Amino acid sequence: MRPVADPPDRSSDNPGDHAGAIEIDGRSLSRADLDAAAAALAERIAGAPAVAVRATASLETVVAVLAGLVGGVPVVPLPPDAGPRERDHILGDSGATLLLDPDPDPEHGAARWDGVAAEIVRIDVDARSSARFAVPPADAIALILYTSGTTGAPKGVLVPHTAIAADVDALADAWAWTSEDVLVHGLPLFHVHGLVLGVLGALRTGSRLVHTGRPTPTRYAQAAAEAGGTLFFGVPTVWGRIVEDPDSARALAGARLLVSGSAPLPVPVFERLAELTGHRPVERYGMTETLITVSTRADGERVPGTVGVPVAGVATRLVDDHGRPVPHDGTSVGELQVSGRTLSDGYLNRPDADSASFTADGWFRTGDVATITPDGTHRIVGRASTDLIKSGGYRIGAGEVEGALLAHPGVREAAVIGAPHADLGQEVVAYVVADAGVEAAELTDFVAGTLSVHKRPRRVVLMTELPRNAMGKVQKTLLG
Ligand code: MLC
Ligand code: AMP
Repeated sequence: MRPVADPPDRSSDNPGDHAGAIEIDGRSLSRADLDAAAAALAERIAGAPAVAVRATASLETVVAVLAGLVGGVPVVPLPPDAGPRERDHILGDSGATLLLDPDPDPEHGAARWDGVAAEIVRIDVDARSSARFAVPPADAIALILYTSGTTGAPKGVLVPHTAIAADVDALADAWAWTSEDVLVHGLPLFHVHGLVLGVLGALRTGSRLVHTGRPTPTRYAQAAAEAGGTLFFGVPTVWGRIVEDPDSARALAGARLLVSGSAPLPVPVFERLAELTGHRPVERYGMTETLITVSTRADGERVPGTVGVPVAGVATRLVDDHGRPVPHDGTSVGELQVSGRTLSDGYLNRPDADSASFTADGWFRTGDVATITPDGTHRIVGRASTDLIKSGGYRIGAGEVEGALLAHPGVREAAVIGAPHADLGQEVVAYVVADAGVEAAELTDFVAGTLSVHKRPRRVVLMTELPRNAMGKVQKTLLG
């Protein structure tokens, strides 16, 4: 197997060439310098069981992730604003002994790592080494990606080198993605969308990457005009904001392909985007546990509200509540299950979650509810559990936020839901019974400070009691 991050034809690599170069928020590295910086860091981390990376949207993060890949050390991306509760869980559970930080200097960084057992290592994008490393075995773990379930702390998903290579190759096929493309996005670098597709996809296809920093309409428009962006990635919130800014949207007319994913793209946003840019967006569907498994194709039909067909190497099926097959007739609804080369190796330290999520014959239960037409077109109609929230494309477990709220000394009870939201798809809303004097804003800040900022409740509703059924279980359907 060609190493995950290698471009299709390394022999044609030319440091003066733009192919494979990376620009993030105005700073850039050629592919040759990126490789040399990663090799230098790989020498430093060689032999570690796993390395955590404080994954800011920066060149440093790209160098650190590449160092782990070439050095054969599993990389654990840490949300850069992870508070102590989330951070300590990820570091402890993953067993990372080194923590690579773009900005560990005492003035800015020291307080951040109070009480952390891992050794802090600075990421130096100016270091260079020509060291070569043995290609890691194909089934070696490349990334451990932490993602929320309905309850408890996030689980570490074990993503092998093979799954990433298979997924990027399948998407390159579906989207006609080549080294001629200039990829543009401004997504975070600690999840599948921004990191696996948005960075490793660019490195493996050899396309140049322009990361915009924050994914604002103006910055996407600028990247189209000034950097010649051809391929644009966004979550639906990003596309929704772009169509609210028609001048920026029109600037994307010269692109080749606009791609949406991570959450459902509202049909009106699809249609407005087509109107303003002349491009019907490509929609694709995936999960941390499976990478991207279903997509519309560059050369195929793009129907609003549908996510296309399985990518190369992936199979899908629908089952009912008893595990029986549901027909692919375009109307029958069932739970979507997937199998194939892009699947992860399961959850770290969680055999219980593995057996709940994988069937005996090796298919992954997505928890998403879908229909499939006879010609294979998928429509995602919802999620089986309301306790997994998608807000701005981020997956947030209601149980994790409830746990964080209950750790506040003034909170007695908490129930968290995802309420429909025009901009974010869903917004996190917390219903809380608290001691007198506890204020809503204080609870938002408390969660933002202990977990990651994007998991904070955007609204906190203080109540005297939560609605419960005769068994004492909170009735979330009565909230909201
Ligand atoms: C606000 N802020 C606070 C705060 N309230 N900070 C501390 N305490 C509080 N109480 C700050 C934040 O730090 C941030 O500062 C700023 O306010 C705004 O943050 P935000 O609320 O997160 O921004 P928002 O505008 O809501 O972001 C929208 C968004 C974002 C679309 C840009 O949601 C996003 O990047 N989503 C992408 C998620 C994603 O990539 N998902 C893919 C998962 S993989 P500062 O300093 O940062 O400005 C997957 C697989 C697949 O799903 O299929 O792809
Ligand atoms: P994550 O693990 O963060 O990647 O989130 C995966 C979940 O995002 C899936 O289980 C779906 O619920 C949702 N998702 C991803 N892409 C799409 C899409 N194109 N349409 C609808 N839902 C999506």
